[in-house]
Amino acid sequence: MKERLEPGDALLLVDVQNDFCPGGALPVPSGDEVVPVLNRWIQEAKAEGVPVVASRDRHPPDHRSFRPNGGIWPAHCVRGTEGAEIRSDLALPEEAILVDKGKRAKEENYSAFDGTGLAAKLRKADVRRVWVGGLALDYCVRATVLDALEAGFEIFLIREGTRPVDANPGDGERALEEMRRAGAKIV
Ligand code: VGL
Ligand code: ZN
Repeated sequence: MKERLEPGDALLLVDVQNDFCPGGALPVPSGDEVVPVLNRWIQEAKAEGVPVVASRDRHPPDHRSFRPNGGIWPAHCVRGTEGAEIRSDLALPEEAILVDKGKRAKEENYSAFDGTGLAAKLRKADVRRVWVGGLALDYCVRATVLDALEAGFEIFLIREGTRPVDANPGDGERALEEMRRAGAKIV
C-alpha cells in the first residue's frame, strides 16, 4: 500500500463478523477475503499510533430487518450468538474501539454513525480523516461512508478491504460511484 496513515487519521472496520462471511447467516461473497487485507492496515495503524474502530451489527432476535419480522434479510448478527462475533482472524488491537449498532428492534442502523455517538468520539480524539473497510460495500459500508462525509470527515475507502452483497448485479459498483460522487476517495 502506498497510502500512509498519519496522526489525525482513524481506521474504521465495518461489521467484519462471522455472519457476513461464507458459512454465516448472511454471507457476503468472498467476505472473508477482506480479513488479510484489513490486517495489514491494522498493522500500519498500530505502527503510526492511529486509532482502530470496529463496528458490529448487534441485533435483538425480533429485529425489523429480519424476514419473519417483515424485513428483507435472514436473521443475522443476533446478539449473544457466534454469528455476531467479529472474525477471530481479524487482528484487532486490544485498545480497538468497538461500536455496536442495530441494537433497537425497530431501527435499521446500517451506518456505524447512526445512533452510536461515533462522530463525537472521533472528533474528541482529533480525528479528521477516516479510512474505511469491511462489510458489506453496498449496505453498511456505503451508509457509513456517506454519514461520515456528511459529518465532515475526509474519507478514504479501502477498495480491496470491502466486498458487496450484490443482491442486484452492479449494486457494489453503484455504491462506489455514489460514494465517489459524495467526495470519498477510493484507494
Ligand atoms: C448489513 C445487511 C443487514 C451490513 C447489516 O453490515 O452491510 N447488511 N445488516
Ligand atoms: Zn443487520
